[in-house]
Parts: sequence; C-alpha cells; structure tokens
Amino acid sequence: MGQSEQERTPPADPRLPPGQRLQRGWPVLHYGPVPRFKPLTWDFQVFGATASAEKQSWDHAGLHALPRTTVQADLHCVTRFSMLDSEWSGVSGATVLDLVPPAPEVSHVMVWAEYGYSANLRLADFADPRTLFATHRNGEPLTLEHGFPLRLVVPQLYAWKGPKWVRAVEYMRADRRGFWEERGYHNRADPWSEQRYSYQEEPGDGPLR
Ligand SMILES: Nc1nc2c(c(=O)[nH]1)N[C@H]1C(S)=C(S)[C@@H](COP(=O)(O)O)O[C@H]1N2
Ligand SMILES: [Mo]
Repeated sequence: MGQSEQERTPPADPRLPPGQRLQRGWPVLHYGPVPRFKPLTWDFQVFGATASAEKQSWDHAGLHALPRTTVQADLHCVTRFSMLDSEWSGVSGATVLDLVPPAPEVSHVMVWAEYGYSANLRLADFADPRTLFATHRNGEPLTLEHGFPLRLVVPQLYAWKGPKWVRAVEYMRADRRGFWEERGYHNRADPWSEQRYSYQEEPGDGPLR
C-alpha cells in the first residue's frame, strides 16, 4: 500500500450518492411503450384535495404560459447510474402549489403519467425548490422518449419518482404508494441514505401495505 495505489483511485465525486456511478450521455429507461403526444386532447390536471375543491387543468399552450423556473440538478437512477449537472427548465412544484393551493390537510401528492404510471411524494418533496415539471433539458425541448411534453424531475430522490409523460397531480390527505412503490421500491427513495427497496422501510416511511 502507499501513495502510488492511492493515486490510482480517483476521488469519488461528492455529488454521487453511495452505490451510484457516473453516466455519460443520457440513457432512456422506462416501463412500457412511449406514448404518442396528442396535442388536441393533451392536458395537465391538478385534482384531488384542492383548497377550492375544484380541479384545474391547462392545455399545452396554457402549460407554456405558466411561470417558468430553471434548476441545475442531477438524476440518480436506482439501477445505479447517475447523470450529473443537467439544466432543467419548466414549471416548479412550488409554482403549481401557488397556482392551485392544496387543502390544509394535504400531506402527499401522486403524480400521474400516461398509461397509469404514478409516483407518490411527500408534500415537502413536491414543494422543494428543486422539484420541477420539466419541458426542456440543457435548453432543448425534451424528446418523446425522455418524457415530452412534460416530465417531473425530483433531484433529491431516485429518478423513478419523476414520471415522464406527466398528465396530472393528485393532492392527497394520506400517503398512497405509486407504481414502483407498490412493486417493492422504497416509499421515500432518498438516494443519500440508499432507500432503494421497500424492505428497508422503517415505521413512518410509508403507508401500511
Ligand atoms: N412514465 C414513466 N416515467 C418514468 C419511468 C417509467 O417507467 N414510466 N421510469 C423512471 C425511471 S426508473 C427513471 S431512471 C427515469 C429515466 O428517465 P430517462 O429515460 O429520461 O433517463 O424515468 C422515470 N420516469
Ligand atoms: Mo430508474
């Protein structure tokens, strides 16, 4: 052992959570087919426990008229690749909460995508300034396979918490598991504490199954 061996091991990038490796390029990863975009019927809805008890929806032009935010952020897939330092732009979760206030008892949201894919988030994760409904990455519109016209990015959680092809947000008064959370993945999904699988959950991390 000695200096030479240390020199051969590059220091780990502090932006990489434990058990993750750096990915160059942008892999495409999802379950099921890529949905077609149908501009005439496409909408983005907020429903469930809104403060007004009404639902809200925007068509594609309406979405692009909403206040926009840019976020510099990483994407960590539970299959262990991480893509660092993308610039995402779109509409933040906080903006959605401002535009459509939730009822006071709302504690969680479900974000719904085409074909019934879903991911549940604690309200605090949804309201986090890094959480963004992205339409663009690095200045380019998303491609279909990366979620055009709208995908969620939740950089502080594993990337399955960020549905591609988002269609709706449901405000919830209690937690409920989304697509992968029902299939053995961790309800909270913090990559910094490697919350990968539901068997790692501790009391309070998720609803009873
Ligand atoms: N609708 C939908 N969104 C999804 C998924 C999916 O299967 N369906 N997979 C998630 C997972 S596991 C990851 S890692 C990221 C991958 O995003 P990318 O294909 O743009 O790299 O999308 C997430 N969003
Ligand atoms: Mo993933």
